[in-house]
Amino acid sequence: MALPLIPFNIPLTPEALNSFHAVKASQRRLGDLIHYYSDSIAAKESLKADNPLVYEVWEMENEAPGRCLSFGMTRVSPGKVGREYFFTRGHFHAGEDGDELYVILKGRGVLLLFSKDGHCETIDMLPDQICYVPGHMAHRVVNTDSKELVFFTVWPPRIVHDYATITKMGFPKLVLAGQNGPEAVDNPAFSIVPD
Ligand code: S6P
Ligand code: ZN
Repeated sequence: MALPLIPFNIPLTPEALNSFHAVKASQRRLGDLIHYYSDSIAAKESLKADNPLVYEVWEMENEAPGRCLSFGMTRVSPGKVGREYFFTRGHFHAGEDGDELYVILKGRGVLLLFSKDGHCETIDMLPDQICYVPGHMAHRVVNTDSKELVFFTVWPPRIVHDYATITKMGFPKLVLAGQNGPEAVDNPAFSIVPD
């Protein structure tokens, strides 16, 4: 999509983005994400009862020549599969030079990041904060709250989103509901797979 070079302003809400002409919307349900959850038995059991909406994304991929900003919004539902909180699939930006900014609008969560050498970081996501995602780090958002988590995103256009590496490696950490709240624990299924 090429955004015309005219100024505009719109409210910072999913509804406004959803009705903005250049924005593409997509939805991910539990059935689309079943292989991403660590507890596959709990995932299959949950699916028998329902196929809930896990997250929605609105994206304005500005592919016009010379343009350097794309933007979007993500809304992650509250919920768990077993003890694991709902999350986005997560991806690398191929080329590793496309940084990204997240602006947290509503809710609370955890941003999981890791680089291909296995270095992992977890960052809290709180309302009115920004989170910076370095271009070489895979990123996944986990909603650890009982309400929806909504964040606005800005990134350079023409980035290739690499989901295949996450499918092969997983994330080094899982975010689970513990006795004293959310806890990030090592993912026993994580392995570094060379390119
Ligand atoms: C794009 C940016 C976000 C995610 C969205 C959904 O670079 O990081 O817009 O696309 O949060 O996550 P995922 O992992 O399914 O693309
Ligand atoms: Zn990204």
